[in-house]
Amino acid sequence: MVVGDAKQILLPDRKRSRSSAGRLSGIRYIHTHLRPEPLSEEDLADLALLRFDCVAAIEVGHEGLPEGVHVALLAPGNRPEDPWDVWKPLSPVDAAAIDFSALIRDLEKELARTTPLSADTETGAENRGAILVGVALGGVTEAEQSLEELESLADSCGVSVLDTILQRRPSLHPQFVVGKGKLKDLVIQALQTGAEMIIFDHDLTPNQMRCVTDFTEIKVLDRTQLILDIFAQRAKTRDGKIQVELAQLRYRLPRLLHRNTGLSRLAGGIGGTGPGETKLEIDRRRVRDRIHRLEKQVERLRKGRRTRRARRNQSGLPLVCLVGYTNAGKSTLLNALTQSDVHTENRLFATLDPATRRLRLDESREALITDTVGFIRDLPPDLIAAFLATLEELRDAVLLVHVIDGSSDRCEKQLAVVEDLLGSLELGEIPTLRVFNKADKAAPEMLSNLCRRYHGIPVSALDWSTLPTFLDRLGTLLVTGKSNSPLKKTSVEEATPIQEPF
Ligand SMILES: Nc1nc2c(ncn2[C@@H]2O[C@H](COP(=O)(O)OP(=O)(O)OP(=O)(O)O)[C@@H](O)[C@H]2O)c(=O)[nH]1
Ligand SMILES: [Mg+2]
Repeated sequence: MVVGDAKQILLPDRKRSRSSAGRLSGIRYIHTHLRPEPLSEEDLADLALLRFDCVAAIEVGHEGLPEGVHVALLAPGNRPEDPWDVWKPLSPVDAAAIDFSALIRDLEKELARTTPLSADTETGAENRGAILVGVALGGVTEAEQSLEELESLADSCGVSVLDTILQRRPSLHPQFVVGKGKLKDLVIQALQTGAEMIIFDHDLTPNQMRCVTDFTEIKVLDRTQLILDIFAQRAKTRDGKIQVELAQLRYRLPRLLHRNTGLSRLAGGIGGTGPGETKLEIDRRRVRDRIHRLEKQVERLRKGRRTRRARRNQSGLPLVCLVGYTNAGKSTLLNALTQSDVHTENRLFATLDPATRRLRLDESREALITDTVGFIRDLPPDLIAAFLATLEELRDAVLLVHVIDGSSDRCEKQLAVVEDLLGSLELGEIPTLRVFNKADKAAPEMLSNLCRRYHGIPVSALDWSTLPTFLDRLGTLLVTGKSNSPLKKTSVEEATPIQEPF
């Protein structure tokens, strides 16, 4: 039992352990109303946002005695317009006779039943559901495509998308991203559909993250965190894990916060400082220490890679690197060209760690070919910084093969994103061969237009017959150093010299 005063109630830190769909917070929120009046909009919003077991207001009569009792509980089922059951006022005697424990137990069961995605009952595995939220600041089509990509990202992270919502606004709300009213509706919708989290298709500032997290019990992620989560799930090697952890901590540090544990919001004040702040300082110091240690490890890793690269360069074989947007088919192409079995998957960021293979160009010539991590729009800068050790590999390339998903309707945008990123990594000067992959899936006319416009060649990594043309072109380029892109400087001398040119 926690007792508040006229201004606020401070609650102990609430763990998220009960936040799976169907579970309520375990807290019944009871307060007095000095005048005869029903539950306010604020009371009902708190019921939903803080997942209270129930909210009750007891009217106080002239003599200071309890009079009408107003009770509301969350309603099971998806009723976005009317998410709560507000009871008719009860007398204190009637209210006291109700077995609330049994009632709330039944309600939780009902909530769990009507939110079927909360858990996969057959496998027992947790099935995390999310609502995706985008804001169209400019063109709607662009925002829609971006949301589609966010959906693939969520899917790659093992999250089921329960709904996607696009809001038009002139700018992001400085505290609540979509505005307070819309955020409230979203949280209620999440609660009713069993969504465990809300994922924004934008990067939230530390301030937005704090405001939104204080506002609701539901987990909130932004696009960068989602990408970082995917990387964290995918990282298998020690190098990969170190780099991802570093990127995650760098992103998290300014966003570390302590939940505002008070119900101070009700009184508009600020609660729960003091011990919380001290703990926050300790947390921050720990994170900074860890970042420092990881940075040293990354530096060592970078040196190690340099040595290995130097040794590889001594092999005298020219290095070709496959680059491109995530899911374009780089690993599939590497496998087809070298009869390897690098992991490929119809998911974003299937590859994190570069894999290098020997590639036979013809009877007498060989090259080394490296598959790299995929790119994406707005690749988090912390991630680029952390993966520089891996990306440095690209500097040794004599030729980059830019693999583009020629069947995607976002193909040209993806192409531009990759080439911009290569430019910012100072790799734009390396001769580049553009290949439009997935020719088998693409509309032939569109594909030939693309190839003409961007001086590329069509291939299908799944169809061997399309590859000899590509290999021929590759072989010629390795000799002449002329890329097919007139947009770039194309002399081999500018790239890392081949030790033993053939
Ligand atoms: N239809 C078709 N599918 C392809 C082709 N090439 C690759 N794919 C499919 O596209 C998906 C992604 O392929 P990957 O090779 O994993 O793509 P990637 O570029 O390595 O992706 P990341 O490692 O995530 O950056 C897989 O499901 C492949 O089977 C192709 O030529 N045609
Ligand atoms: Mg790959």
